[in-house]
Amino acid sequence: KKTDIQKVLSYVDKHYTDADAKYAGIAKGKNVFVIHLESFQQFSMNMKINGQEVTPNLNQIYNSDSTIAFDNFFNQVGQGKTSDAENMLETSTFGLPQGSLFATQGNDQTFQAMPAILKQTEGYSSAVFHGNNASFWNRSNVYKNMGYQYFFDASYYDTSGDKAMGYGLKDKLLFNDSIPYLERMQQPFYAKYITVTNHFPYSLDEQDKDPNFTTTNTDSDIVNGYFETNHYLDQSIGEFFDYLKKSGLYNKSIIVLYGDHYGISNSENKYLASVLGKNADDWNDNDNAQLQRVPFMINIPGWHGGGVNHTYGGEIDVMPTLLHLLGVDSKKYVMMGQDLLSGKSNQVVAFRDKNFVTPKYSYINETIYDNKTDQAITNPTKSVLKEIDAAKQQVKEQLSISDDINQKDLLRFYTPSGFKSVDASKYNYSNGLA
Ligand code: GP9
Ligand code: MN
Repeated sequence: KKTDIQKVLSYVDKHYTDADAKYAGIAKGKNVFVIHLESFQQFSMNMKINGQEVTPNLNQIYNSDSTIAFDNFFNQVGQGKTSDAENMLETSTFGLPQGSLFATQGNDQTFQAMPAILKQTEGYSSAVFHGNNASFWNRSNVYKNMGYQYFFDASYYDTSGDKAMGYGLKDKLLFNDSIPYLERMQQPFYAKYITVTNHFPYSLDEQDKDPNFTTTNTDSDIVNGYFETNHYLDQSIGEFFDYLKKSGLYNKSIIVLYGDHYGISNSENKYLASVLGKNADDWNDNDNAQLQRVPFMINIPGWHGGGVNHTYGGEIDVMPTLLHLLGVDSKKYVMMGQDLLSGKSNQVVAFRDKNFVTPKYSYINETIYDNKTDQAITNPTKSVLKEIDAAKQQVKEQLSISDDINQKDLLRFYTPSGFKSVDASKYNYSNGLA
Protein backbone atom coordinates (compact mmCIF):
# COMPACT_ATOMS: atom_id res chain seq x y z
CA LYS A 1 0.00 0.00 0.00
CA LYS A 2 2.89 2.32 0.79
CA THR A 3 4.23 1.61 -2.71
CA ASP A 4 0.79 2.41 -4.24
CA ILE A 5 0.76 5.89 -2.78
CA GLN A 6 4.41 6.40 -3.74
CA LYS A 7 3.46 5.75 -7.36
CA VAL A 8 0.66 8.30 -7.07
CA LEU A 9 2.91 10.94 -5.53
CA SER A 10 5.56 10.55 -8.19
CA TYR A 11 2.85 10.91 -10.88
CA VAL A 12 1.59 14.08 -9.20
CA ASP A 13 5.11 15.46 -8.94
CA LYS A 14 5.87 14.80 -12.61
CA HIS A 15 2.67 16.43 -13.84
CA TYR A 16 2.62 19.49 -11.63
CA THR A 17 2.37 22.76 -13.57
CA ASP A 18 3.60 26.04 -12.10
CA ALA A 19 1.26 29.02 -12.07
CA ASP A 20 1.82 31.72 -14.70
CA ALA A 21 2.74 34.93 -12.84
CA LYS A 22 0.10 36.78 -14.86
CA TYR A 23 -2.63 34.80 -13.07
CA ALA A 24 -1.13 33.66 -9.79
CA GLY A 25 -3.15 34.92 -6.84
CA ILE A 26 -5.25 37.42 -8.81
CA ALA A 27 -8.35 36.26 -6.89
CA LYS A 28 -6.71 35.84 -3.50
CA GLY A 29 -9.10 36.28 -0.58
CA LYS A 30 -12.21 36.69 -2.77
CA ASN A 31 -15.44 34.83 -2.13
CA VAL A 32 -15.83 32.00 -4.61
CA PHE A 33 -19.13 31.09 -6.22
CA VAL A 34 -19.12 27.87 -8.21
CA ILE A 35 -22.25 27.72 -10.32
CA HIS A 36 -23.01 24.29 -11.71
CA LEU A 37 -24.95 24.70 -14.96
CA GLU A 38 -26.91 21.47 -15.20
CA SER A 39 -26.57 19.64 -18.55
CA PHE A 40 -25.38 22.84 -20.23
CA GLN A 41 -23.24 22.48 -23.36
CA GLN A 42 -20.84 24.89 -24.97
CA PHE A 43 -22.71 25.14 -28.29
CA SER A 44 -25.44 27.21 -26.67
CA MET A 45 -22.99 30.00 -25.88
CA ASN A 46 -23.44 32.97 -28.21
CA MET A 47 -26.08 31.01 -30.13
CA LYS A 48 -29.00 32.82 -31.73
CA ILE A 49 -32.34 31.29 -32.65
CA ASN A 50 -34.53 33.41 -34.91
CA GLY A 51 -32.15 36.28 -34.25
CA GLN A 52 -32.46 36.00 -30.49
CA GLU A 53 -29.74 34.98 -28.08
CA VAL A 54 -30.52 31.78 -26.18
CA THR A 55 -28.41 32.82 -23.18
CA PRO A 56 -27.86 36.60 -23.20
CA ASN A 57 -26.68 36.75 -19.58
CA LEU A 58 -24.18 33.92 -19.86
CA ASN A 59 -22.98 35.42 -23.15
CA GLN A 60 -22.30 38.73 -21.46
CA ILE A 61 -20.21 36.96 -18.83
CA TYR A 62 -18.49 34.83 -21.49
CA ASN A 63 -17.58 37.82 -23.65
CA SER A 64 -16.45 40.08 -20.79
CA ASP A 65 -12.79 41.06 -20.43
CA SER A 66 -13.22 40.35 -16.72
CA THR A 67 -13.83 36.70 -17.54
CA ILE A 68 -11.38 33.94 -18.37
CA ALA A 69 -13.48 31.69 -20.60
CA PHE A 70 -12.49 28.42 -22.25
CA ASP A 71 -13.90 27.18 -25.55
CA ASN A 72 -12.08 23.83 -25.69
CA PHE A 73 -13.12 22.56 -22.30
CA PHE A 74 -14.68 19.08 -22.13
CA ASN A 75 -16.80 17.22 -19.64
CA GLN A 76 -15.19 14.00 -18.48
CA VAL A 77 -17.98 12.34 -16.55
CA GLY A 78 -18.84 8.66 -16.48
CA GLN A 79 -21.93 6.94 -15.14
CA GLY A 80 -21.89 9.16 -12.04
CA LYS A 81 -22.94 12.15 -14.20
CA THR A 82 -23.44 15.19 -11.93
CA SER A 83 -21.67 13.47 -9.04
CA ASP A 84 -18.64 12.70 -11.22
CA ALA A 85 -18.46 16.33 -12.28
CA GLU A 86 -18.60 17.46 -8.67
CA ASN A 87 -15.96 14.95 -7.69
CA MET A 88 -13.62 16.18 -10.43
CA LEU A 89 -14.10 19.83 -9.52
CA GLU A 90 -13.64 19.30 -5.78
CA THR A 91 -10.78 16.76 -5.87
CA SER A 92 -9.21 16.71 -9.35
CA THR A 93 -9.72 12.95 -9.54
CA PHE A 94 -12.01 11.12 -11.94
CA GLY A 95 -15.23 9.34 -11.11
CA LEU A 96 -15.10 5.56 -11.20
CA PRO A 97 -15.00 3.40 -14.36
CA GLN A 98 -18.46 2.12 -13.37
CA GLY A 99 -21.12 3.63 -11.13
CA SER A 100 -20.82 6.73 -8.98
CA LEU A 101 -18.02 7.25 -6.47
CA PHE A 102 -20.36 9.44 -4.41
CA ALA A 103 -22.99 6.72 -4.19
CA THR A 104 -20.79 3.67 -3.70
CA GLN A 105 -17.83 4.93 -1.63
CA GLY A 106 -18.86 8.35 -0.40
CA ASN A 107 -19.70 7.28 3.14
CA ASP A 108 -16.14 6.85 4.28
CA GLN A 109 -13.85 7.96 1.46
CA THR A 110 -10.84 10.10 2.38
CA PHE A 111 -11.03 13.38 0.48
CA GLN A 112 -8.60 16.29 0.34
CA ALA A 113 -11.14 18.53 -1.31
CA MET A 114 -11.61 22.21 -2.12
CA PRO A 115 -13.69 23.22 0.93
CA ALA A 116 -11.22 21.69 3.41
CA ILE A 117 -8.17 23.05 1.60
CA LEU A 118 -9.59 26.57 1.33
CA LYS A 119 -10.67 26.49 4.99
CA GLN A 120 -7.25 25.41 6.18
CA THR A 121 -5.11 27.60 3.93
CA GLU A 122 -7.15 30.79 3.57
CA GLY A 123 -9.86 30.59 6.23
CA TYR A 124 -12.83 30.08 3.90
CA SER A 125 -16.25 28.98 5.10
CA SER A 126 -18.17 26.73 2.69
CA ALA A 127 -21.68 25.77 1.62
CA VAL A 128 -23.63 24.00 -1.09
CA PHE A 129 -27.02 25.29 -2.22
CA HIS A 130 -29.16 22.76 -4.04
CA GLY A 131 -32.90 22.33 -4.50
CA ASN A 132 -32.99 18.53 -4.33
CA ASN A 133 -32.97 16.25 -1.25
CA ALA A 134 -29.66 15.87 0.58
CA SER A 135 -29.59 12.13 0.01
CA PHE A 136 -29.55 12.32 -3.79
CA TRP A 137 -26.16 11.05 -5.03
CA ASN A 138 -25.39 10.49 -1.33
CA ARG A 139 -24.39 14.14 -1.18
CA SER A 140 -24.88 14.74 2.54
CA ASN A 141 -22.32 12.05 3.45
CA VAL A 142 -19.87 13.03 0.72
CA TYR A 143 -20.00 16.74 1.52
CA LYS A 144 -19.19 16.08 5.17
CA ASN A 145 -16.17 14.04 4.13
CA MET A 146 -15.12 16.87 1.83
CA GLY A 147 -15.34 19.34 4.69
CA TYR A 148 -18.37 21.33 3.57
CA GLN A 149 -19.66 23.24 6.58
CA TYR A 150 -23.20 23.77 5.32
CA PHE A 151 -25.51 22.04 2.90
CA PHE A 152 -28.71 23.93 2.15
CA ASP A 153 -30.71 21.25 0.40
CA ALA A 154 -34.44 21.12 -0.47
CA SER A 155 -35.46 21.08 3.20
CA TYR A 156 -34.34 24.71 3.54
CA TYR A 157 -36.73 26.04 0.90
CA ASP A 158 -40.43 26.02 0.18
CA THR A 159 -40.70 23.46 -2.61
CA SER A 160 -44.48 23.11 -2.50
CA GLY A 161 -46.84 23.18 -5.48
CA ASP A 162 -45.30 24.45 -8.69
CA LYS A 163 -42.15 25.78 -6.99
CA ALA A 164 -40.33 22.56 -7.81
CA MET A 165 -40.26 20.15 -10.72
CA GLY A 166 -38.17 17.19 -11.84
CA TYR A 167 -35.09 17.31 -9.66
CA GLY A 168 -36.20 19.99 -7.24
CA LEU A 169 -36.63 23.69 -6.61
CA LYS A 170 -36.64 25.75 -9.80
CA ASP A 171 -33.40 27.63 -10.43
CA LYS A 172 -34.78 31.18 -10.11
CA LEU A 173 -36.19 30.25 -6.71
CA LEU A 174 -33.01 28.48 -5.63
CA PHE A 175 -30.95 31.61 -6.23
CA ASN A 176 -33.51 33.91 -4.67
CA ASP A 177 -34.44 31.79 -1.66
CA SER A 178 -30.81 31.04 -0.78
CA ILE A 179 -30.03 34.70 -0.12
CA PRO A 180 -30.98 34.76 3.60
CA TYR A 181 -28.58 31.87 4.24
CA LEU A 182 -25.86 33.22 1.99
CA GLU A 183 -25.95 36.60 3.70
CA ARG A 184 -25.24 35.05 7.06
CA MET A 185 -22.12 33.25 5.92
CA GLN A 186 -18.72 34.29 7.12
CA GLN A 187 -16.58 35.77 4.35
CA PRO A 188 -14.58 34.75 2.49
CA PHE A 189 -16.74 31.81 1.48
CA TYR A 190 -16.70 29.02 -1.08
CA ALA A 191 -20.30 28.58 -2.19
CA LYS A 192 -21.51 26.05 -4.71
CA TYR A 193 -24.89 26.35 -6.43
CA ILE A 194 -26.18 23.25 -8.23
CA THR A 195 -28.98 24.12 -10.64
CA VAL A 196 -31.56 21.56 -11.81
CA THR A 197 -34.12 23.07 -14.15
CA ASN A 198 -32.05 22.52 -17.30
CA HIS A 199 -32.22 18.75 -16.83
CA PHE A 200 -33.64 16.11 -19.15
CA PRO A 201 -36.46 16.02 -20.33
CA TYR A 202 -36.22 19.85 -20.61
CA SER A 203 -39.81 20.75 -19.92
CA LEU A 204 -40.92 24.00 -18.33
CA ASP A 205 -44.18 25.06 -16.74
CA GLU A 206 -46.01 27.53 -18.98
CA GLN A 207 -45.50 30.40 -16.50
CA ASP A 208 -41.72 29.90 -16.59
CA LYS A 209 -41.48 30.34 -20.34
CA ASP A 210 -40.34 33.71 -21.68
CA PRO A 211 -43.06 34.93 -24.07
CA ASN A 212 -40.35 36.85 -25.94
CA PHE A 213 -38.27 33.77 -26.67
CA THR A 214 -39.11 31.33 -29.44
CA THR A 215 -37.18 28.11 -29.59
CA THR A 216 -36.19 25.88 -32.52
CA ASN A 217 -38.67 23.97 -34.57
CA THR A 218 -36.85 20.66 -35.02
CA ASP A 219 -38.52 17.23 -35.02
CA SER A 220 -37.16 16.62 -31.54
CA ASP A 221 -39.08 17.89 -28.51
CA ILE A 222 -35.92 17.28 -26.50
CA VAL A 223 -33.85 19.66 -28.63
CA ASN A 224 -36.58 22.29 -28.80
CA GLY A 225 -37.18 22.07 -25.05
CA TYR A 226 -33.46 22.21 -24.32
CA PHE A 227 -33.08 25.76 -25.61
CA GLU A 228 -36.11 26.84 -23.59
CA THR A 229 -34.69 25.49 -20.34
CA ASN A 230 -31.26 26.91 -21.33
CA HIS A 231 -32.98 30.27 -21.58
CA TYR A 232 -34.67 29.86 -18.18
CA LEU A 233 -31.37 28.86 -16.56
CA ASP A 234 -29.76 31.90 -18.17
CA GLN A 235 -32.43 34.20 -16.76
CA SER A 236 -31.87 32.77 -13.29
CA ILE A 237 -28.15 33.56 -13.62
CA GLY A 238 -29.00 37.09 -14.76
CA GLU A 239 -31.21 37.62 -11.72
CA PHE A 240 -28.51 36.29 -9.38
CA PHE A 241 -25.87 38.57 -10.90
CA ASP A 242 -28.25 41.52 -10.42
CA TYR A 243 -28.51 40.59 -6.75
CA LEU A 244 -24.73 40.20 -6.41
CA LYS A 245 -24.19 43.65 -7.89
CA LYS A 246 -26.90 45.33 -5.83
CA SER A 247 -25.71 43.76 -2.57
CA GLY A 248 -22.06 44.64 -3.17
CA LEU A 249 -21.00 40.99 -2.98
CA TYR A 250 -20.01 41.08 -6.65
CA ASN A 251 -16.83 43.08 -6.19
CA LYS A 252 -15.69 40.87 -3.33
CA SER A 253 -16.17 37.64 -5.27
CA ILE A 254 -15.23 35.57 -8.27
CA ILE A 255 -17.84 33.49 -10.04
CA VAL A 256 -16.91 30.18 -11.65
CA LEU A 257 -19.48 28.71 -14.04
CA TYR A 258 -19.30 25.30 -15.66
CA GLY A 259 -21.49 22.77 -17.46
CA ASP A 260 -21.40 19.29 -15.93
CA HIS A 261 -22.12 17.06 -18.96
CA TYR A 262 -24.06 16.83 -22.20
CA GLY A 263 -27.74 17.59 -22.26
CA ILE A 264 -28.45 16.22 -25.73
CA SER A 265 -27.52 12.55 -26.08
CA ASN A 266 -25.67 11.11 -29.05
CA SER A 267 -28.86 9.56 -30.39
CA GLU A 268 -30.55 12.98 -30.39
CA ASN A 269 -27.58 14.82 -31.91
CA LYS A 270 -28.82 14.33 -35.48
CA TYR A 271 -31.69 16.72 -34.71
CA LEU A 272 -29.18 19.19 -33.36
CA ALA A 273 -27.02 19.06 -36.48
CA SER A 274 -29.19 21.41 -38.52
CA VAL A 275 -29.37 23.91 -35.66
CA LEU A 276 -25.55 23.90 -35.56
CA GLY A 277 -25.33 24.31 -39.33
CA LYS A 278 -24.03 20.78 -39.82
CA ASN A 279 -25.03 17.88 -41.98
CA ALA A 280 -26.77 15.07 -40.11
CA ASP A 281 -26.01 12.56 -42.88
CA ASP A 282 -22.26 12.32 -42.38
CA TRP A 283 -22.40 12.58 -38.59
CA ASN A 284 -19.67 10.47 -36.97
CA ASP A 285 -18.32 9.48 -33.55
CA ASN A 286 -15.98 12.44 -33.59
CA ASP A 287 -18.90 14.85 -34.01
CA ASN A 288 -20.37 13.40 -30.83
CA ALA A 289 -17.01 13.69 -29.07
CA GLN A 290 -16.56 17.33 -30.13
CA LEU A 291 -19.99 18.08 -28.67
CA GLN A 292 -18.75 17.06 -25.21
CA ARG A 293 -17.53 20.64 -24.80
CA VAL A 294 -19.09 22.44 -21.85
CA PRO A 295 -18.54 25.98 -20.58
CA PHE A 296 -15.87 26.78 -18.05
CA MET A 297 -15.53 30.43 -17.17
CA ILE A 298 -14.14 32.42 -14.30
CA ASN A 299 -15.58 35.88 -13.86
CA ILE A 300 -13.27 38.14 -11.84
CA PRO A 301 -15.02 41.48 -11.23
CA GLY A 302 -12.65 44.45 -11.26
CA TRP A 303 -9.93 42.61 -13.20
CA HIS A 304 -9.55 43.12 -16.93
CA GLY A 305 -7.12 40.58 -18.36
CA GLY A 306 -9.70 38.10 -19.59
CA GLY A 307 -10.78 36.73 -22.94
CA VAL A 308 -11.53 33.42 -24.57
CA ASN A 309 -8.70 30.94 -23.96
CA HIS A 310 -8.36 28.09 -26.48
CA THR A 311 -6.36 25.69 -24.31
CA TYR A 312 -7.71 22.12 -24.36
CA GLY A 313 -8.70 20.80 -20.95
CA GLY A 314 -11.47 19.32 -18.89
CA GLU A 315 -13.17 19.12 -15.53
CA ILE A 316 -10.20 17.37 -13.97
CA ASP A 317 -8.20 20.60 -14.49
CA VAL A 318 -10.48 23.04 -12.68
CA MET A 319 -9.10 22.56 -9.17
CA PRO A 320 -5.41 23.20 -9.98
CA THR A 321 -6.44 26.19 -12.12
CA LEU A 322 -8.61 27.67 -9.41
CA LEU A 323 -6.17 27.10 -6.55
CA HIS A 324 -3.51 29.09 -8.39
CA LEU A 325 -5.91 31.96 -9.09
CA LEU A 326 -6.70 31.99 -5.36
CA GLY A 327 -3.02 32.12 -4.50
CA VAL A 328 -2.90 28.70 -2.89
CA ASP A 329 0.32 26.72 -3.26
CA SER A 330 -1.07 23.51 -4.71
CA LYS A 331 2.03 21.39 -5.17
CA LYS A 332 1.44 19.07 -2.24
CA TYR A 333 -2.14 18.14 -3.14
CA VAL A 334 -2.92 14.98 -5.05
CA MET A 335 -4.47 16.18 -8.32
CA MET A 336 -4.80 14.42 -11.66
CA GLY A 337 -5.38 17.67 -13.55
CA GLN A 338 -3.19 20.60 -14.54
CA ASP A 339 -3.48 24.39 -14.33
CA LEU A 340 -5.00 25.38 -17.70
CA LEU A 341 -3.57 28.88 -17.35
CA SER A 342 -0.02 27.69 -16.74
CA GLY A 343 0.72 27.46 -20.46
CA LYS A 344 2.29 24.09 -19.71
CA SER A 345 -0.66 21.71 -19.49
CA ASN A 346 -0.46 18.72 -21.82
CA GLN A 347 -3.82 19.32 -23.56
CA VAL A 348 -4.68 15.64 -23.87
CA VAL A 349 -8.27 15.43 -22.66
CA ALA A 350 -9.21 11.97 -21.41
CA PHE A 351 -12.76 10.73 -21.43
CA ARG A 352 -13.80 8.23 -18.81
CA ASP A 353 -13.91 5.44 -21.44
CA LYS A 354 -10.26 6.07 -22.47
CA ASN A 355 -11.19 7.86 -25.68
CA PHE A 356 -9.51 11.24 -25.88
CA VAL A 357 -9.28 14.56 -27.66
CA THR A 358 -6.20 16.68 -28.38
CA PRO A 359 -5.97 19.99 -30.25
CA LYS A 360 -5.00 18.15 -33.45
CA TYR A 361 -6.52 14.68 -33.23
CA SER A 362 -9.22 12.73 -31.53
CA TYR A 363 -9.10 9.07 -30.72
CA ILE A 364 -12.62 7.71 -30.51
CA ASN A 365 -13.54 4.02 -30.43
CA GLU A 366 -10.19 2.97 -31.91
CA THR A 367 -10.39 5.46 -34.78
CA ILE A 368 -8.11 8.47 -35.20
CA TYR A 369 -9.79 11.65 -36.44
CA ASP A 370 -8.17 14.75 -37.85
CA ASN A 371 -9.82 17.69 -36.10
CA LYS A 372 -9.19 20.01 -39.06
CA THR A 373 -11.24 17.95 -41.46
CA ASP A 374 -13.31 16.00 -38.91
CA GLN A 375 -12.56 12.89 -41.01
CA ALA A 376 -11.15 9.55 -39.91
CA ILE A 377 -7.47 9.05 -40.69
CA THR A 378 -7.48 5.60 -42.25
CA ASN A 379 -3.77 5.46 -43.13
CA PRO A 380 -2.00 7.32 -40.35
CA THR A 381 1.66 8.24 -40.92
CA LYS A 382 4.31 7.01 -38.51
CA SER A 383 4.50 10.41 -36.84
CA VAL A 384 0.73 10.59 -36.28
CA LEU A 385 0.78 7.09 -34.84
CA LYS A 386 3.62 8.07 -32.54
CA GLU A 387 1.70 11.07 -31.26
CA ILE A 388 -1.45 9.03 -30.74
CA ASP A 389 0.41 6.27 -28.93
CA ALA A 390 2.03 8.76 -26.57
CA ALA A 391 -1.35 10.33 -25.82
CA LYS A 392 -2.92 6.90 -25.35
CA GLN A 393 -0.29 6.11 -22.74
CA GLN A 394 -0.90 9.39 -20.93
CA VAL A 395 -4.63 8.77 -20.81
CA LYS A 396 -4.21 5.23 -19.57
CA GLU A 397 -1.83 6.34 -16.84
CA GLN A 398 -3.95 9.30 -15.71
CA LEU A 399 -7.09 7.18 -15.42
CA SER A 400 -5.41 4.24 -13.73
CA ILE A 401 -3.64 6.40 -11.15
CA SER A 402 -6.95 8.11 -10.43
CA ASP A 403 -8.74 4.76 -10.09
CA ASP A 404 -6.02 3.50 -7.77
CA ILE A 405 -6.48 6.52 -5.52
CA ASN A 406 -10.23 6.23 -5.40
CA GLN A 407 -10.81 2.47 -5.44
CA LYS A 408 -8.18 1.82 -2.78
CA ASP A 409 -8.89 5.00 -0.82
CA LEU A 410 -5.18 5.80 -0.98
CA LEU A 411 -5.38 9.27 0.50
CA ARG A 412 -5.69 7.48 3.85
CA PHE A 413 -1.96 6.94 3.55
CA TYR A 414 -0.93 10.45 2.60
CA THR A 415 -1.58 13.70 4.42
CA PRO A 416 -0.12 16.82 2.77
CA SER A 417 2.10 18.75 5.16
CA GLY A 418 0.02 21.10 7.29
CA PHE A 419 -3.26 19.50 6.18
CA LYS A 420 -5.61 18.27 8.89
CA SER A 421 -7.79 15.29 7.98
CA VAL A 422 -11.47 16.13 7.76
CA ASP A 423 -13.62 15.11 10.72
CA ALA A 424 -17.04 14.49 9.15
CA SER A 425 -18.72 14.15 12.54
CA LYS A 426 -18.23 17.90 13.06
CA TYR A 427 -20.89 18.67 10.50
CA ASN A 428 -24.63 18.55 10.92
CA TYR A 429 -26.60 19.80 7.94
CA SER A 430 -29.97 19.86 9.64
CA ASN A 431 -29.45 23.03 11.68
CA GLY A 432 -28.23 25.45 9.02
CA LEU A 433 -26.44 28.50 10.36
CA ALA A 434 -27.92 28.13 13.84
C1 GP9 B 1 -29.97 16.11 -8.97
C2 GP9 B 1 -28.99 16.51 -9.99
C3 GP9 B 1 -29.03 15.67 -11.24
O1 GP9 B 1 -29.80 16.47 -7.66
O2 GP9 B 1 -27.80 16.98 -9.55
O3 GP9 B 1 -28.02 14.75 -11.40
P1 GP9 B 1 -27.76 14.03 -12.80
O4 GP9 B 1 -29.02 13.27 -13.17
O5 GP9 B 1 -27.47 15.08 -13.83
O6 GP9 B 1 -26.59 13.16 -12.56
MN1 MN C 1 -26.07 16.56 -14.18
